[in-house]
Amino acid sequence: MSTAPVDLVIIGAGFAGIYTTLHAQRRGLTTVGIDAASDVGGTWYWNRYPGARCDVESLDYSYSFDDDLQREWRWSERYATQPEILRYLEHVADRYDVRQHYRFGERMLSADWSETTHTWTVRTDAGSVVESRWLVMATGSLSAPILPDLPGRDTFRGEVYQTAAWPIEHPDLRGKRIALIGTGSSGIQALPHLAAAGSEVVVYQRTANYSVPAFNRNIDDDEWLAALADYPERRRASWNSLAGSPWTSHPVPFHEASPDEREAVFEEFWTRGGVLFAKAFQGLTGDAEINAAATEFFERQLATLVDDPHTLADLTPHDHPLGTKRICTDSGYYQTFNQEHVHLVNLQREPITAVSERGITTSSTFREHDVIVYATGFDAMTGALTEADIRGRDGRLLRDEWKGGPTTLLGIGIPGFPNLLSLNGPGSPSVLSNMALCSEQQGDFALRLIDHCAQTGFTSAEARWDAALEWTEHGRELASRSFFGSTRSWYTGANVEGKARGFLPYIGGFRPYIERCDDVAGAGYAGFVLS
Ligand code: N01
Repeated sequence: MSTAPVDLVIIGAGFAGIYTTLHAQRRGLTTVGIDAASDVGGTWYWNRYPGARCDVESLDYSYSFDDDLQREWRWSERYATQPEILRYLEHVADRYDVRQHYRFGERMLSADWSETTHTWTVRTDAGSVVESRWLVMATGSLSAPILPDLPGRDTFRGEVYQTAAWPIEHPDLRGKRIALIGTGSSGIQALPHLAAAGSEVVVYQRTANYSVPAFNRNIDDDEWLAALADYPERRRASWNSLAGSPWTSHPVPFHEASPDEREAVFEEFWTRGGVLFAKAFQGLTGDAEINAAATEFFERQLATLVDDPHTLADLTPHDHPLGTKRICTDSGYYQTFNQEHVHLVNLQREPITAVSERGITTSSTFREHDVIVYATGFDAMTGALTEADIRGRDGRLLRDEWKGGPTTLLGIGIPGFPNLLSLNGPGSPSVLSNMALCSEQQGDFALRLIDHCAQTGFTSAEARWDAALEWTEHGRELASRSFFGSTRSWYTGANVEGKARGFLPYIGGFRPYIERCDDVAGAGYAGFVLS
């Protein structure tokens, strides 16, 4: 154990961890970073599956804090691939000499709060023990992958891959009979690439999802120069927006627009690509009539992409209003089903009954596979925080405290867990906003709180129960006003067996959230007990 406590332990070396580490250094704070991966990258380290891309445009999905960095990193495509985003984060780590503060290849096992010393003792699976004044959990919102509990899952003798833990050395899938389980964003992005390699691909779909083509393109020099000139305005708009990107809904409300105008707006937002389609009209995810119109437009587009009527019917979503699960952003997903060697199995009609040595059996038949790819999602928002043994005041375990759902103040402070600051945690806009900008905002809030305590002579800050309950209830109430709150999705915890239901991210918007954080800070961290 080190003799003197460090100022901060930062768990995670993704967007939020890198940002917080480098800004802590600039303030002269001592930090120890810990990440289970062998290098920086977070999400973009682990999710190396073929076809992985971000569904936020690269001009927006990048740090804004340093204009020189922004100008020198030349994005090549409108939606960056995983390798390009990982290279970007490696570049940032090099540029600001961040790696020296990290211990890579170590996973945090436990963290214990001492009421006597007002410090956390953090232990890792490599035997490290670090004592720290503050524990910053920059562990990501989608970083605890889950595998389905299928009978016989581990008896399969072929190759098994998980999109969220894809091997660094890409496996050679050429000529192989591939099973893909899961049709969320990861499976949808991977499919065209799996189909290009495999001799046969069977997609096991439990629920059809809405996916909108990315309309990705290279950024040519003219576009890049124009983007550089426009960057200050683009960032200003993003910081003032509801979702951390510069795009806004059509200015004329749906109910005041003519049928022709509605059609033109849907057309325009469709060609903007991906998740932006759900922004076409304000209220699209909370007003049944707008949602029905968007769904009707979507279904017309889908019908032009898929040849076989049975496959088209199975690919048409029915279980949730459009946009209330994150819309997938694809490059040729639906068209892949027009290839003869690609087959769709609708698990609603034909559920999987067993996985065995050579393949998968459903209620109808057995199919032989050489490879199974699981794209089955994450224990989102809370999983990375509850998988370690984090013990706060009176030895209380976070995992137990959150059995009935997380209670946080602003997603950052957790009652009973002093000096633990969770970045992009449940109750923050995080996944409903641009994670790059949200990570900057979260890191700044955490470091300013730490500064404030140092300047005022306090050694601990803890979210008050009443303030955290009020914040959590406020988030729940906002979610209940839209269809988001009632949809079965990872936003609501419904994708994990036995997980408490509740809307996990903050849906009140990025700018309003920032204003709330600023108000709390401006009032001397109202809602936190400083001692
Ligand atoms: O995970 P998911 P994901 N048998 O939870 C299915 C971000 N992301 O990794 O819907 C069969 O969305 C499950 O079925 P169902 C993005 O925010 C972004 O794809 O529960 N199937 C579902 O189809 C995204 O929303 C990008 O019925 C089973 C799938 O597995 C989030 O990450 C790219 C099953 C899981 O889908 C998560 O996406 C990738 C079972 N037992 C990810 N269990 C981009 O930026 C689960 N499934 C573009």
